[in-house]
Amino acid sequence: MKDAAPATAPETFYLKDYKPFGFEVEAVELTFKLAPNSTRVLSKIRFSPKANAADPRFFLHGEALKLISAKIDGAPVTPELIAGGLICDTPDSPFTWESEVEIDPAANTALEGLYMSSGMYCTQCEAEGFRKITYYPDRPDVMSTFSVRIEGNEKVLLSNGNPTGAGEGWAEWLDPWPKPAYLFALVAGDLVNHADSFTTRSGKDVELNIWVRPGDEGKCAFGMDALKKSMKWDEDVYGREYDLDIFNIVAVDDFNMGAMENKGLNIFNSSCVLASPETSTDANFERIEAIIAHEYFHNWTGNRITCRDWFQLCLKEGLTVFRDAQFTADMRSEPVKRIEDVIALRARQFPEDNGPLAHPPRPEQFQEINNFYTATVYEKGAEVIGMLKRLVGDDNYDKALDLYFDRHDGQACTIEDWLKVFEDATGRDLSQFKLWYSQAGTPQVTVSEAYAGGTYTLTLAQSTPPTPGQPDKAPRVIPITIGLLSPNGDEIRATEVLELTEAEQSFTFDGLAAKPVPSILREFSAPVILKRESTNAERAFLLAHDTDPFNRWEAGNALATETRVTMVTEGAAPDAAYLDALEKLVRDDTLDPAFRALVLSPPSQSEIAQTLHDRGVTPDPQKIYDAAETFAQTLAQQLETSLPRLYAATTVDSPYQPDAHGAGLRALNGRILSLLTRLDGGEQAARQYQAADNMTQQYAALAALMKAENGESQSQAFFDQWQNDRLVMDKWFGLQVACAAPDAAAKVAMDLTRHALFDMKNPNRFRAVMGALAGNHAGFHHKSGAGYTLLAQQLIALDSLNPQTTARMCSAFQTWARYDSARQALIRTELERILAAEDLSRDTNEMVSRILQ
Ligand code: 0A1
Ligand code: ZN
Repeated sequence: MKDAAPATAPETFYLKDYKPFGFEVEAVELTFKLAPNSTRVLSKIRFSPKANAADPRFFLHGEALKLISAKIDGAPVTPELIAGGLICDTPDSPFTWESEVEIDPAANTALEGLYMSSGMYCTQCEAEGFRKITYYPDRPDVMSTFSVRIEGNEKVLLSNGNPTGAGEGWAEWLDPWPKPAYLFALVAGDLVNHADSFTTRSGKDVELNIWVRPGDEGKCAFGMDALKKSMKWDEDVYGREYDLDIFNIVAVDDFNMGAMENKGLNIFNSSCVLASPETSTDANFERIEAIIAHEYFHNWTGNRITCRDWFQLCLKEGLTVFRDAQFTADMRSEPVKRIEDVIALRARQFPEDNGPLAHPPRPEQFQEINNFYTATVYEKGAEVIGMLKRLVGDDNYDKALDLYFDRHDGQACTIEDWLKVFEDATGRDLSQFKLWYSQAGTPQVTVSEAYAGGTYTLTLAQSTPPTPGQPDKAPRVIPITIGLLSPNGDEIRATEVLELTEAEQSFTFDGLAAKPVPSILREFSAPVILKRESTNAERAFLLAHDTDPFNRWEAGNALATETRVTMVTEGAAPDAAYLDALEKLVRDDTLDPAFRALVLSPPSQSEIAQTLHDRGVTPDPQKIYDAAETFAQTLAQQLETSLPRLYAATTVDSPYQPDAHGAGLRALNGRILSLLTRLDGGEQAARQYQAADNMTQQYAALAALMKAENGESQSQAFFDQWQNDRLVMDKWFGLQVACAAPDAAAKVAMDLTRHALFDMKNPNRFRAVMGALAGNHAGFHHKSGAGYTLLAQQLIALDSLNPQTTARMCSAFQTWARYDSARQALIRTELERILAAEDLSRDTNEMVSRILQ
């Protein structure tokens, strides 16, 4: 069986082996008779055999199904049950397949297929969950209309498409748009709705609902507003209208991912849709707005145009992430969004791309597709589209997208289809560009410069280190943006795009009065690592003068990194010039507070570890932690006299609004408070905790106090206040571990796994504790190895319940090769312990095997 430990090597699937399904599916009719342990699913499906099919077998996927009966054209048949599904003899002409199966939603802790969460039925079918609901060709290139009848005693019975009838104990739905099975959804529960409506630009009224458990009605308004903004934005910017009479969102507590774009019935992890000022931070609000947009945008990029096979996942995900980033930039601040995205890319995607799990945005093989919902497919996939847009220009991008929607609406497509649209719309040859989809690894671009006789020459050389299965890489086309500044800080050449296509290439700039200071890779125009000799003086100059906000921040980030590195490697004191530059910036009220907060946010300790490793120094997590502490303490002292004024100036007194401006001010205020707490022993933080009427300020105060090991009473008060709110309790669980000192983190996390409110079956709670442990760099990598052991134990225990979340969390170990041999040995032992666990899922088996290779 698929879920059990493979006795033989697990099957590997290859892109090159793609074969279309041998039958058309004309229509699907499903009936669900709901019961927690014995739901019956009846299917009636019209198939017609294709002429000259490459694979004429009638194979239907099916897993963990009890087959009750099967018929073809009304006559009983006995299909052969084989691994992963069934095969059956079929007529040569169109026929009707009927089956009845029984499933057990209440026992489904993997949260794939039909399962139960807090008493409600819900589904998760992407990528391959539909095969746990009924026998079906569960592949994205098989598209059909679905009509669904649900029989159950729950008050609310939902499925995809438009409602076509309902009565006591039943409801019927019809989705007229052909879709693959991974977009199927069903929800049944005693839910309540926050309702609204939207009129499309062609005048169609759409009913909108957010369905939640009773008691959560008050947490829907923000999500609803985000949905309406997304619908309008997709009309205005991409010309895409909604295409059903109703759009439903449902919040569920137990969910492996953030949310799911099922046609007309999006299902959300409750953490990604429920929001209120009292229970959600500014960061939560921003994330919720982005995820609502992301799922909504999938209606066109994913649902109307879907993927031919799962190797093409980045076709829908890269594009949809790109679109949601554009949306957030439009709703909030473009530079701030860009900086946040690059921070996230470096924290999550770069380690993936430069470690044992490296794979291209379009992988060519997998054992378990769920392991490929990665930062590379999503975020690098979006970066690739950003580069494409930059190379062809905004107007051509719009033209190509119009052509994409015109040409491929209703189809299941490939990356080749996507690039062909751009080639046809622009006349440009994209064969070299396509390497971005097939080559893994982050390119390194080395910059050297010369200046003579008024001419400045920039030489760019690219190379990409070997990655698993890809020892050699060809040069790619890389858009490198550049602007030039004069030595007195004026911009003398505005931003332009250089196209690096060779392994090494020179670009010249004439007519310059003096050697310029280049500002390279503005807006982070390509997901590469830029290598260039520079000085702290030059970085400080760019931090002060660059006209590109991203590169201003980048200069500050480089200074912060250099300072940390010299503190760790030479035992140096924090760089005084950098401290001065920071002080100036923080006090500069003409600058956007959100930007100032970002400049004040240190690079992560994990990133410093990577930088040290790249420079041939084995990172010592404790030393990196100590340097971070010393730096923050020194900065606090340097700012001592201005902190109270800055704190007051950034405090937002007006009623809480989750808008970008207020959020920026509060982010800066939170940074100031954490510095202040280092000096006043927590007085101000305690006052803020007491007075806070919103979660952002309450949480910031609690975090500052706990970091200072001075927040026990507030932590208890927080628990008492919020113990019945699951989402807030996730914050409480996570914060204990995130704030723990390096030698205490594993113990704190272990104690929390024994807490009455810890529930491993709830992915949010599990991630709150174990994700925070993996994120506490010095704690997780403490030399005792206690962090590694705890995580491994927990992952082994979770694997038999929820392979998907287990496998995803194994990536905490992916950076192991950076560290010293003692830590490597400890990690290896734990990884081998996981691999040896009885009945290990193929999800986890694949991840651990790849990490160990
Ligand atoms: N397509 C969704 C994410 C998603 C993927 C897989 C899932 O289960 C394995 C669930 C959700 C998105 O991009 O939002
Ligand atoms: Zn998505």
